Amino acid sequence: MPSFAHISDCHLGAWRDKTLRKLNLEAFEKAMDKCVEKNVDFILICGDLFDKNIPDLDIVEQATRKMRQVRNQGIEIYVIYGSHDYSPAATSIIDVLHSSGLFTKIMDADNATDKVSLKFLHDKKTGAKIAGISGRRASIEKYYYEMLDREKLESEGGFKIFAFHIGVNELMGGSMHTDECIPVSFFPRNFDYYAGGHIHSRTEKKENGYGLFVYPGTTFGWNYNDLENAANGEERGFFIVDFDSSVKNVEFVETMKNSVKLFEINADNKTTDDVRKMLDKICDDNSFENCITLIKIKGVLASGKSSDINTQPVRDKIYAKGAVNVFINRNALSSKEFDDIKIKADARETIEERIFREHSGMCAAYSLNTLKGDEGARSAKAVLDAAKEGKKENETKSDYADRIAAKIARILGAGT
Ligand SMILES: [Mn+2]
Repeated sequence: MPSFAHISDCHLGAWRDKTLRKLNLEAFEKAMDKCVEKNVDFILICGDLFDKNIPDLDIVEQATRKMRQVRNQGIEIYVIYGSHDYSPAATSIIDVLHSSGLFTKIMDADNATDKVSLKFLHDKKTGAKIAGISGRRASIEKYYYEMLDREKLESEGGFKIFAFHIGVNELMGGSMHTDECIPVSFFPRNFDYYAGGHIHSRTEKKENGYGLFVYPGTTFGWNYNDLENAANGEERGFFIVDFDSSVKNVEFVETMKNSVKLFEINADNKTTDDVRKMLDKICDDNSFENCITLIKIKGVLASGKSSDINTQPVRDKIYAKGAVNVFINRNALSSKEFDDIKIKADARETIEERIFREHSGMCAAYSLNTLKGDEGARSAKAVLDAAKEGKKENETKSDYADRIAAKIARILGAGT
């Protein structure tokens, strides 16, 4: 029976930490190996294959080599952009690899001025028909769905897959801002399988009048929250789908080789010395062999400040006990002596986003719409991310400055 693999959100190139970066790549490589082992007919990657539109070349090289092996086994790879590896004005590595013939990008439309009319891609080997809409920025992408010529897609016969990279209200259970999601009714009916990306948690749901909606979730994770969710039992992997004229079987395949352990320390009314002792106890009482170790320290210290807690000795000890990585998160830790920070959250991204949302009102008087409201908060976050981008090797200082300035201008819709 024919089968395909549905993968998403590999975020290759994510993580500044070298070990996590490598483990992330290894999870992807494991997914590719499993596809060969299970002899799937094709692979569908639903966005955020890479973490950026232009990732570091060492990651591109390693991922390319692995995908080449898969292709040499006669397995086709189809891809859509995700919100991370798409750029509105610059070429993406997805375009480069598509042009090289390594994989095939599923085309949608260049813009959504009138009606968006999608063409089916026919997989020659299995006869499956694939259409889809790439991930962009949620506010833009929504418009593509609103303009979508659904009737044409619905009347097509055969086994049909719809690939997408956006949150769907009915599947989210309120866990996301609704302005970043679309309702199920935006999708064309009569597809057998709706292959999703963007949501990092595994989710499957059958919707009335539609086939099965599936998010495989991330193959590893791209930030602390993803790892914490893995520690709390979320599986990391992808789906293999058996089909003939309809979906026959859906199997989840795990990709993460290390376990993730999470320890929480409540530092409310504790001294920095108490916290140090609690850290030591965690270290002494547990085994860490081959583990990604997360320690989350939160609460309000009775005295001292969070930076007084030297975590290096406990890190060293946990590594000595065989951990592959130790991640100590004190973003939600504050002190009575320094309690002027209003926002408490776990992940850096969440903190940044909330600060921008809180302050977006300050831009109400400006003429650029990209500065106002939620759109303004999103722009500010994108500008911050652009500003954090490093200088490439062999790039001159002035080329670097020009490149970042041009990128920021594009994000804000000001100039070229
Ligand atoms: Mn993603």
